[in-house]
Amino acid sequence: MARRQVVLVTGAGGEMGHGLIDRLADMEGYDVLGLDIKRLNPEVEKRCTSTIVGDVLDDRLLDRLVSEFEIHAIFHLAALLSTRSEFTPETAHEVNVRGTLNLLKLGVEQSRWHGRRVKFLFPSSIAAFGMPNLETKRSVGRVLEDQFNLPTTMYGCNKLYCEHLGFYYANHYRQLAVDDKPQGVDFRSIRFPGLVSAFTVPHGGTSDYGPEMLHAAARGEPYACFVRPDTQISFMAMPDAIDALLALMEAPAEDLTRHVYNITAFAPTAEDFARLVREHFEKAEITFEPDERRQGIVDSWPADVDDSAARRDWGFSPQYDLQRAFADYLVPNIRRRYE
Ligand code: AKB
Repeated sequence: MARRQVVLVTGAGGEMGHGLIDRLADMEGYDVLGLDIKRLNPEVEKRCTSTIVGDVLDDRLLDRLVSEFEIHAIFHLAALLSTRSEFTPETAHEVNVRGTLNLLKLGVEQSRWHGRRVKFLFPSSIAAFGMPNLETKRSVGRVLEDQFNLPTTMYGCNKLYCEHLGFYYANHYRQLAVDDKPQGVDFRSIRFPGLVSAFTVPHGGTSDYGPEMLHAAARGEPYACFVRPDTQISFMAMPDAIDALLALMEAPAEDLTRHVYNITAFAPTAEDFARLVREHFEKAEITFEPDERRQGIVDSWPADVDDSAARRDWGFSPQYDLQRAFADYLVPNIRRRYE
């Protein structure tokens, strides 16, 4: 029986899943298998060749995938984000770590089946960093991938550890086995900053104050921002995030000098963000009511990251700076959406 050749996208119903599936579906040679714990919305569903409602923790479901599909690339997007993970840290560990381990195992099995390394694209996060205090965050500026790797959230710990697992499954899986040739996955990961989409509002993250502020203004609702005005982290418009994932997927393996890459597009303070929202939506009512605990999480993330390795190795170059992201992508699409 011939199995169908697909690209597997887990967390297909999430913010990034929407954008990625839309793009993959338009690319030649990519049949998308969308997997999510909930039924996909019809818009996303119709862009997939096949969809499955199921849990990345369900071993039987993963066995079923092996019997029905030949998987050539995996975008493992399913995860519980940083704020949500702090409410149920052990569940977060289960989903974020065991879920990733299951998919890596699936990737290795598939690589052995078809004798070619399955590409495994893993969205990591600026949450993998942990700045020791605000003075350090303010004084060091842009941080490199290997600096300040002491995250303070369960989500950040999970992401950092999964980056390491990816490296292991790519290079050292069952390194003592004598029976067959090692055939790991081709693991590639991006540490994403906060993402802002015109089409979806994030849930359960801590960088959510940016997109929440903007979408609330477009809906004509007041917004109380949960961090201080001077809070700074890097952000990126969703189309640039999707472009980056696809560019890293397509990069020749010999050009890659790392398995995990920082990327960034702009690093506004919460006040800069609010100012731009007010420029575009005159009636926006934005106040600042910091929540000490969530503030602590954002303060532990770097003000900005150094993405020179991504620029050098696979040509990362975002098309949207902050002004352009608002003027050309976010505001026109958001206005249409809420009109
Ligand atoms: C979150 O806020 O948890 C995410 C992230 C920065 O990875 N958006």
